[in-house]
Amino acid sequence: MVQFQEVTKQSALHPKPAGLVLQYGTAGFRTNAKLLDHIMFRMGLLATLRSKKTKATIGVMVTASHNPEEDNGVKLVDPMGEMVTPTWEVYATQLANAEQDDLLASLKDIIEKESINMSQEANVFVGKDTRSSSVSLSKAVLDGVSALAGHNYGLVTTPQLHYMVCCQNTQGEYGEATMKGYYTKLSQAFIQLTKNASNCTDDQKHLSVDGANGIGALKVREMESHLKKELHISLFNDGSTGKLNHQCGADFVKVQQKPPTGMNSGERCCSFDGDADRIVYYYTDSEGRFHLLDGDKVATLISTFLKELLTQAGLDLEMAVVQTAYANGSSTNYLEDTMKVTVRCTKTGVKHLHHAAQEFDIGVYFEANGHGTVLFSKAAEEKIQRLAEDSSVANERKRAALLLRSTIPVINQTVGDAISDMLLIEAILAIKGMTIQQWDAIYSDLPNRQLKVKVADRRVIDTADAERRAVSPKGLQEAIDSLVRKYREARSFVRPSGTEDVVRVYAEAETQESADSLAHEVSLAVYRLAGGVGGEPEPLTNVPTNIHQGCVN
Ligand code: 16G
Ligand code: MG
Repeated sequence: MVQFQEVTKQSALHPKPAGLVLQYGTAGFRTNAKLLDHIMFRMGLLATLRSKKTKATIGVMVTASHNPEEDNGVKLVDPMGEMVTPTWEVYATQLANAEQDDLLASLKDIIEKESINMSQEANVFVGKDTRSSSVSLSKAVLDGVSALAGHNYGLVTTPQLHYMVCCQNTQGEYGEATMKGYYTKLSQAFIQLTKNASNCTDDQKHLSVDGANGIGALKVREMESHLKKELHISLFNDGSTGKLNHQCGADFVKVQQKPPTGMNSGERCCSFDGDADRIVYYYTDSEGRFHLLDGDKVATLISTFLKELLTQAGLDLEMAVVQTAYANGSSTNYLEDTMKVTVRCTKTGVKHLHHAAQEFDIGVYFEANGHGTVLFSKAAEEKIQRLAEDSSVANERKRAALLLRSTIPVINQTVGDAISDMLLIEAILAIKGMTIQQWDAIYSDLPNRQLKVKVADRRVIDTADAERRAVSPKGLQEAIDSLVRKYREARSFVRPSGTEDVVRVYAEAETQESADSLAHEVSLAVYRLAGGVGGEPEPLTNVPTNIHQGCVN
């Protein structure tokens, strides 16, 4: 077939280094940009096949998120704007690792397994972040996509690309598949929602945003005029001078527990990561102490707001908060015991939380690291809409229904979106007349520590119960259980990282000292029982409190 001749010709321009093996991991392929040209070309091919198979538009995003500037990566976006389905992650790995001469055979194997009609038209949306390598790598993707099938969005945040794909495949029902469509939808919804906070002062409308020197900064700038001064943004790390994710961005702030460079963090601040799908808030108090409000605090704020409105509106909708094992124990206790909200725990990785959240009328999901959003079922949206339109409904119920209705379009329901989350949080604080200090005081985080342990093969660790228990190697869970029993309010778990060649250890306890020593003892158990390499983990005497070593969560 002519198509296959073209693949052969083009693939020669994007050769695979022999022997290189890469895995489609938790968030796609991610490694040094120099190793990715053939991967990009092949993901262009695969996205075209996925588009033919689903008869829908598929997205390809070129980004390595919070990783250093030298890295890059790629992930595929399915028709409703969600992460690509797991069977196709397997195909992605298969196609990426086929040696040059086996590429066609590997492609044909996928076509056959999925019974793909090759004469079906394809449509692929391609987006990229601000990394310098993203220019040539996104071209390599487009080479893989047939010239007719592709639509190159150029610079976009990851969630913007997810949004475009969903708009396109719902024939505009979700919104208009353009940048203007995105800004208009979100900012009009924000303005509508904050009309209910009419006595909000200019001071309260002010927010400092750290753009991580990345795509989020560019896009916040673009959106500002649409917000009609209803939010006053001071933008830092806007990419004009600094390096992407270097000493700034959500990951830096969360891991280092300090403000990014170049920012006065006295007041309300937030940081995005390098592709703007993560957000964390923070402030420094009058005694100079830094306070981080992570994804757990965001989930609590949003779910409290929604729960109050549901009660006022008298709407019987089941709401749940979805977290991972990394969620601070205090947040889970607060949600379950005080707020009486259903809490679910899933494995780490946005796709797992997203799928769990889809099971409820309203699913609020957040990882502690700041990835997250809210999903409304079709039925829930319709019920809210009907109540908001019902003229027989009395005052308080009506107000709550209207607020719920205006909340929905502020949210990017395809995936966690720093810009959309920021607007939602700002609207909630304004409506509730709440300061960041009051938000922070809803509950106090339990002191915690994260460590990583190098082992010969991290796959020897197998987990169950949403990664909260280790089922192998033998004896490890028993060892963790007996260590945890030594401390008050303690909890600990271990899991193999999906993005780095390490085992991650998490511990929390009543005091920082206890959390530190529990984390260290559990690290030793991992080292001894799971084939640790290098020297034994050292106790944490020299690490300042609150620094979560090597944590990506
Ligand atoms: C990826 C995931 C993130 C997860 C992290 C865990 C997405 C978009 N990103 O960055 O959700 O928290 O991996 O990394 O799914 P780890 O497996 O190395 O701990
Ligand atoms: Mg990211």
